[in-house]
Amino acid sequence: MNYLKDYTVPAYLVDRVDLKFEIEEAQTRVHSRLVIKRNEKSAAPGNLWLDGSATLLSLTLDGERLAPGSYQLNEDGLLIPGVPDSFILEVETGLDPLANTSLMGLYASNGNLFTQCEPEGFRKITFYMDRPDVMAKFTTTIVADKQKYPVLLSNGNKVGEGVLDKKRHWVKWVDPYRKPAYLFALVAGKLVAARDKFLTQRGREVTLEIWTEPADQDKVAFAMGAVKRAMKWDEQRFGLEYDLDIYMIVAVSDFNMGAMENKGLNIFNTSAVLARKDTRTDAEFQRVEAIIAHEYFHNWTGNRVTCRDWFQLSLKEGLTVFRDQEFSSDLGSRAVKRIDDVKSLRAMQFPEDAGPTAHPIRPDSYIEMNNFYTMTVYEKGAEVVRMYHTLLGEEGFRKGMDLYFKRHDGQAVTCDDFRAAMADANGVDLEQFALWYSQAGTPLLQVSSQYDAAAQRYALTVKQSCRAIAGLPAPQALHIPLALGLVGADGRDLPLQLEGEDLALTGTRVLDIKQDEQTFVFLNVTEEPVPSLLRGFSAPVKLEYDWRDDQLAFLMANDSDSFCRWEAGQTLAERLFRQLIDAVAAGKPLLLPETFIAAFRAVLKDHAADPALRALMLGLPSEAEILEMVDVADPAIIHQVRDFVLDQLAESLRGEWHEAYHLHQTREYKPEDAGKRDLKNRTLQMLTRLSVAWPAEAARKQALEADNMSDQMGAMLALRDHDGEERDECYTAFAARWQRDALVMDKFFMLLASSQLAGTLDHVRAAMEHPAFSLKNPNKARALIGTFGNNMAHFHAVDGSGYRFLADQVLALDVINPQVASRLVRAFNRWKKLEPVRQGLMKAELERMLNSKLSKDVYEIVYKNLNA
Ligand code: B3K
Ligand code: ZN
Repeated sequence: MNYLKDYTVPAYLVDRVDLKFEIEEAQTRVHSRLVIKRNEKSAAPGNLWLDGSATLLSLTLDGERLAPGSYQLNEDGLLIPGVPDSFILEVETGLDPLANTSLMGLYASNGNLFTQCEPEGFRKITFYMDRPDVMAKFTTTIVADKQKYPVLLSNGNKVGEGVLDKKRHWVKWVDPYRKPAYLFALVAGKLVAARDKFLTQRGREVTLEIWTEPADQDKVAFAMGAVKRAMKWDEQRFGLEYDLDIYMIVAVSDFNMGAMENKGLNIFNTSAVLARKDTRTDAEFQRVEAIIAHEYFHNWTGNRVTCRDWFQLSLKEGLTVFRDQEFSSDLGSRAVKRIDDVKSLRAMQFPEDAGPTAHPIRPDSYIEMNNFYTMTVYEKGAEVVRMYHTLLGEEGFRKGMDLYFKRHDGQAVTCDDFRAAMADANGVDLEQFALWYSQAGTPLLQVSSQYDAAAQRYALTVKQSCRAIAGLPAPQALHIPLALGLVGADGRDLPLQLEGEDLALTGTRVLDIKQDEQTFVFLNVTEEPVPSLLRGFSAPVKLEYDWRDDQLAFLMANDSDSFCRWEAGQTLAERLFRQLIDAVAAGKPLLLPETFIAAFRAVLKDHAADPALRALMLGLPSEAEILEMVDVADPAIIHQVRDFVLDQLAESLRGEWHEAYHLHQTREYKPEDAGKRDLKNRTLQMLTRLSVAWPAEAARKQALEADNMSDQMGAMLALRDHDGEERDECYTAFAARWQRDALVMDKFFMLLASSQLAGTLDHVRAAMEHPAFSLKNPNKARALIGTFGNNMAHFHAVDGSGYRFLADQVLALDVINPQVASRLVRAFNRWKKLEPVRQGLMKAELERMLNSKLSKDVYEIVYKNLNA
């Protein structure tokens, strides 16, 4: 176990790293020459520790070969005792990239070679001080066969290339910026580039290259545009400019996550780069743009200023997610982006914070760092950064960012350094705010109000609380920005004047919540308002207030804050789900109240509003979100009531759905019609629930004839749970048409694994034999097995078959790729919330896994599940 409290500065520092990769048929030899000197800040004696697990071929210190007895080698690295204050160390290692299925370190994908070093992959390549606070200047020379590896890339600028003999050639790269080893990258193979240019605001011309396998060359135009948009935006909004002559992106189909921000050479999962209208959906276009921006933004928030240690991961990730969210909001619809982000926070981060793997955004211990690239570190981390922005305003936040770069460019720092820059630049006290970094669990805000009509006083009382978590200090009151408005009967925001203030301001105000309980009194409130609370989701908390149903319907229609309009609908839906779940338990008939139908009708009829927002308003909380709403969950009941509500809404509003479907047909494909397509496809999915034939026929036609993937997928989803020949025909046609497109086949596997129809597990098993499927490919494993783990009806089958299947796959995959296995096993995380029968079945599978030979990655998650 690694602990934050055990951090010590490195005993030695590396000034320069000169790497030479000799890529051969059977193995790759890596020669590394390190210029090392003692760290004056360290009191440690003259022992040098190098992390490493590659095969050590030779080791020399200042030109003298070290005999095996003069150092100690174990499975994690090597210790050289009694080294001088400054010296040159040369290390030679041998690697077998073709046998590396973990996709960390140097590995092969479709015959090409790639690296992934964050967080601790560099040690699989060579022996090194593989920790982010050791920052060095790297040069990389790559020697390889010309035919097999015509393209040889690494970080920085290319400074030389040549041929050695008839067969082999070499390329040399120099990265002028100091960097930690986790940002090292190398690519070798048969790849082709799309090229473009960007002129920075100070006039530097940057070459842009996106490298892919030849067959994918026609799917990078959108990504190239996104790179340029991101570069421009970072200059305009944050004054940050690119700092090398070339910026490269390489797409690879075997990759553990979305992408990696290696200095000057970003490596991307194909799923996060390739985008052409016939193969990717509108949502995927948005995701590609956001990930491109995210990795690009890391050049400053992550690379120029990096993390002191891995506990500080949120320093770069929370901040960079915040930056990519802002980028997407500035370029697209801020309201839609905010709602999408809150929805995924609730569906994925809230459960994490409520479950056995809960951790603060700055964890204080880990067994395997790869397990901490979580929704909490990333998305809750971004919410924490957003709270600085909310508290300090755009200008104050920018001042804080400027000071952060001024102080820390070229350094490896902590979350406290970031907080100090924000506080110092604005002359504010952010001491209490520090608790957001050490406390886990989703805080709860309970708000109540009192209106005194005679005195025209409106008092809001806010109580905060947070669950206690074993192993963490007892929760304390956090500093929470609560944005709110008071809405009058005419739907407009009332003036807000707090007791003790002379002036009233109209619109949204941010209250600083700092105590366990606080009361805020508003003066001159001429009518009893409806409070609109947590506007824009100003803090990552749960909020309770006792609105009447009609008040929620009123907010849905009138709130000036679009997030709160959507949220009012979600709150109504949450109430409804709680009531229906109770009704099932009590054996009572299920009824859908007229107010709920009316609220949906109003959205369907509101043709003036943005279709993308309306599509969101028409969405119900997901099954995963509903599971979090109840104390003891029965997945079958959750599934049943959600299906009931959807069926009833489809039936009661059939005319309105039908009308919306026809009004949102798009003749010719235009990217900006994404919202319309979304709304149309959601309505089609509702219509196929009806017991009439035409919607399935319409879906069949759309699935077979659409010229874009959003419409094709929209129709396939509409048919997914429709047991009829239209479905069979479209599925067969889809698989035949796209068999050679790996990313589209991922969708096919997702469709199979998310089906609600009987026999889904059998279909998933059969799909594992499909020629396009491979458990070794992370995208495929996630599409089929990962999706199945989210299938409320089938994963939670009461005979335990779903649990057994998933555990079997985790065990099989753990041998191949522990990181991906460790993601999939989290499907078990909410087992304690389930009714006793399923709880017992899940526990048995967790115990079976714990009794097997597990990687550190899977062990950490399974152990916490059984012991937290
Ligand atoms: N920094 C990488 C993530 C590395 C994950 C290692 N398991 C991608 C990103 O956040 O941009
Ligand atoms: Zn990132």
